Amino acid sequence: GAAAVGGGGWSSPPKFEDYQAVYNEIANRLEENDEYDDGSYGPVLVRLAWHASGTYDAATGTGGSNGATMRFAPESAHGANAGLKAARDFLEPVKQKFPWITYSDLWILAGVCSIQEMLGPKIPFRAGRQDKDVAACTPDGRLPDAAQAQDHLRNIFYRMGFNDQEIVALAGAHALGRCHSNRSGYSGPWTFSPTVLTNDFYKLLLDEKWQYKKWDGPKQYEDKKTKSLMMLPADMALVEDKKFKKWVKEYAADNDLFFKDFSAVVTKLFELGVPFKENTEKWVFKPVNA
Ligand code: ZEM
Repeated sequence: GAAAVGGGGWSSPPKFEDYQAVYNEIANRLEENDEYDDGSYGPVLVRLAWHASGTYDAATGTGGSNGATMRFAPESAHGANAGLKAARDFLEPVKQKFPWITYSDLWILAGVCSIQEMLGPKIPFRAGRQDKDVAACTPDGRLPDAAQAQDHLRNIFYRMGFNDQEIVALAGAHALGRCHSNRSGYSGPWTFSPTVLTNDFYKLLLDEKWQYKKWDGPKQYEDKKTKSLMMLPADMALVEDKKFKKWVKEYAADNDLFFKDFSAVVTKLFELGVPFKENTEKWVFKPVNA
């Protein structure tokens, strides 16, 4: 394996089994650290992988998961990245144990692992991201603003090279995790099972009655029935816009379709701007606790 490294070179280049060992380590740490938040670091690790990738600008080829530039201020200090230190710190012992893996591959592998371990679809992975230095940090403002609606979502995601269907498929990740008032200012989970990936985000968006939450915080929605779930203005835009809503209905009605499209679009997201070597293999890791 890749562990026996001396003199700054590889004894042999890391292989599938080496990355599976890293995957297993992350999966086991997820299982061990079940006191965090709703019982899992999974959602915040998915958010780390997404924010590493979602800075991509197709026109200039800048940003994206190649580089792991969120290790550095100013990018770590961008408002959108508030709270992601928890995810980076969670992965630091993994990096210490497997020093041959780059941070940029590690963060994406952690996103892949978390989605699979939270009972989501298989996410194929290719290795080869290289870490960059602080000069490669992207400017603030490349990630979506939750207070805005469809025009903004299209501006942000078209810039990365996504279409309307892909935008809606990606947003299904909000089945996972929650908003934290000390991070984004928003509060609460989107679904009743925030550590299991399902198409519930779409179902709830369509089936529940959503009203403004009366509070001092930013404008957000709560479900009328239990007042325990939330939607962001940007989430509500997916049912206010006809073209988006068509896909919300499709995914609400068919979890298999959602899983198929989610796997494809997340794979695309996680690879934006990565200059893989020719013939880089696509690996599918074996789940550990899923
Ligand atoms: Zn999110 N997201 N996101 N997202 N996101 C939050 C949390 C999580 C938007 C957004 O403003 C926010 C995608 C797309 C978009 C996850 C995954 C993905 C939070 C709450 C906000 C405000 C942060 C906090 O307070 O901790 C907006 C406007 C989006 C545009 C559509 C995409 C794409 C994602 C992955 C594919 C996840 C998993 C979380 C939960 C994090 C956690 O800590 O629980």
